[in-house]
Amino acid sequence: MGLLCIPIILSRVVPTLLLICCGFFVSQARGVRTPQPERSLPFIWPLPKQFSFGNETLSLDPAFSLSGNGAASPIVRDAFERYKGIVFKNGDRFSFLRTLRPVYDITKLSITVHSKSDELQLGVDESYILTVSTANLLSGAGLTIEANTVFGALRGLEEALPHTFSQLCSFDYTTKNVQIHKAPWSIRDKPRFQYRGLMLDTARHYLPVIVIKQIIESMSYAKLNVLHWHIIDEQSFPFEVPTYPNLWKGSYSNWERYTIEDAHEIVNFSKMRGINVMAEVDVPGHAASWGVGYPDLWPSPSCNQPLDVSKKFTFDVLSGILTDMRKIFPFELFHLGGDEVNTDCWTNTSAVHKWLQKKNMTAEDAYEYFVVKAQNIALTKNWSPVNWEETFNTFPTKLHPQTVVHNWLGPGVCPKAVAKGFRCIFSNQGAWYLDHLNVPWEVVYAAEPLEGIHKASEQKLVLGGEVCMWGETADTSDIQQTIWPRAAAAAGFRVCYGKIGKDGRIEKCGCWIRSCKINNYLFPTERLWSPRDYTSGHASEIALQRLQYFRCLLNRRGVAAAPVTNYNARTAPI
Ligand code: CP6
Repeated sequence: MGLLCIPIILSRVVPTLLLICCGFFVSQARGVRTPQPERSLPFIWPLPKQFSFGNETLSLDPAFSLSGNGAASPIVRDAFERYKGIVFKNGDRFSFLRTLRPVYDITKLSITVHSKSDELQLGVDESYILTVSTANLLSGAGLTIEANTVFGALRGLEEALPHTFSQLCSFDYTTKNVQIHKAPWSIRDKPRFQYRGLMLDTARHYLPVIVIKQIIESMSYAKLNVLHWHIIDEQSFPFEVPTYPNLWKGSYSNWERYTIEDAHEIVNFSKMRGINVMAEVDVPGHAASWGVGYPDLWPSPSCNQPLDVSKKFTFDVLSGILTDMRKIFPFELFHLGGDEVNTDCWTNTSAVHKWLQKKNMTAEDAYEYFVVKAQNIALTKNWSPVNWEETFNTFPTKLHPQTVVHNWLGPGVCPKAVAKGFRCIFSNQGAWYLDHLNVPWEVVYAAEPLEGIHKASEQKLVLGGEVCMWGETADTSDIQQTIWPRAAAAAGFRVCYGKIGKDGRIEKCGCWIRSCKINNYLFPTERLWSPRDYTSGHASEIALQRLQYFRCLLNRRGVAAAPVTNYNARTAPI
């Protein structure tokens, strides 16, 4: 007994003494006397909607287990094992420590999930409540997550194990033990937007499935929830379409291809992380590669895009592709592109020109005809169509009311689209096109999807936003460092920050953004991430520290995120 106690006493008392001494010297050295709670935000990215924390440190059992009804879900169990791997450095080689230090404060994580359904669709409830309680007279310390769905539980896990607790949870190399700091914790969290996307382009440079999976994994660290997969474009057709098996002859090579099985694997891997996959088939422009396998799809061999609008075959092929894809992509949204359509090949090719005359159509009418026809194909397959904004800019009244307008040109289209009752996704190229290497993180951070939209009913139609990683100038070698950390500046939630009272409301607020104090409660409206009324350097200065921390977290987990302030190793630091 005596022998057993010595390590416990040593491990508990010595660090405490050390902490007190170090704290004394550090504070003396810096001359810091009064703590500034509003300045010492935990390094969490993104910040949860509400949180409060304390001052105690708890130890975590290397053999800690999952309990509660969440343990019945394979999605939750799988995520639990992943995160446990991260916290304990992917090994159980520390389990022998149990014999050295048999008393741990926290031995299990209890996850309660209220709904049994594991359907992942737009607007799925991702809220969760996370508590770390310290021991009291009645019970020991505990770690719990409560969520309405398994996907909320996933967000809570990301918060609980490696992320929140990476400031709050650290691997202690002296005791070889994981410690949770600043307990007790209470976090209530909920995303501000239901659509938080990242677009990947696998047509300009092929991305191996393993790389796509690494990116999906890293998306879950920033709580992004939609992978927009821009699969095909004019340069290559890497996708297997059993109904039209020659289509993937348009791939760069036999190896630069995705099989049906690959696609299922990507969708399943995403679902396990609470991420939906929205596939894109961009028509009628950006589709020249289709004609490598089926040259009839070109207006003529010398003028090969847009797709030939005059042939029934074109729509048969499109319909075949969508039929095959419907078996793979269960998400309710499907992207039909529709951007950057130059109709010269239609007017300059005699057969198509004759068809236009016969139909009494201008080239612009034919563009509309094509997009509307494509929408109807998607609608009959029970998809809501998403289209790039040119379709709305050119023929707003002809789009199906279920259309989601995808902004990219300037910041101005979402206000117009929602005023007409359409849903909208914000991806302003000046801020959220990640291939623009000269856009600094502060600009990414400052973009606001609800800019210029004032009515609540119209704000609701903005589903959220998406950062776009176009593939012309990035491949496997540098894609992660081009995405991160700037994508994290767009990801994130509305935040309320303050001490949570017994009734669950914010009781006492620290304020680090001056302009957002309402009735003495603090509601800094951090957007998809950033504060809505972000004006002062104060906010970005504090955000910078947390973003740097998040970037290190990505690096620690093996994601090649670039340094925060020189964007990316490809650009010279400024
Ligand atoms: N490919 C496709 C692209 C772009 C678009 N669609 C694009 C255009 C301009 C910039 C970046 C990307 N490469 N299919 C526009 C939606 Cl600056």
